[in-house]
Amino acid sequence: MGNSVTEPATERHDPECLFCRIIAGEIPSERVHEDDLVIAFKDLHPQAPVHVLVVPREHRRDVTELAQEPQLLAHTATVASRIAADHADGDFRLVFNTGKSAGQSVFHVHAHVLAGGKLAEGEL
Ligand code: IU
Repeated sequence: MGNSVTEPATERHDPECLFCRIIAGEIPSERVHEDDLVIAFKDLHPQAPVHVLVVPREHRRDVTELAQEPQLLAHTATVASRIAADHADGDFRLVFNTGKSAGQSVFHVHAHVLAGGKLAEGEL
């Protein structure tokens, strides 16, 4: 019998999900990176000189779910590092808002890459 708590989610594309629609190209975005596993695009409402979202192509709700796939989580962090090196001086903040009260508003996991200057303490 399966254990629904520990099994990875199998849903890959949610037609109701904004980021699934961005990934499918139904909603435009300014992409700065894409590969087989993730895409990265500029945040519509930037909170730092460089503010990019790194998003796994397959629909996963949040970082807790993503952590069930360590290679995909590691790849997300690697892409974030490259973006900070390519678009800023390599220093960056990586944020996964997780859950409503922590500020998550889009329930398709995304890593905020914030870079390009002295970042305020506690931002995002
Ligand atoms: P959050 O951690 O779930 O709150 O982050 C969602 C981000 O998605 C937030 O920074 C928005 O500005 C951003 N965003 C976007 O880039 N494009 C959109 O169409 C929408 C939200 I809606």
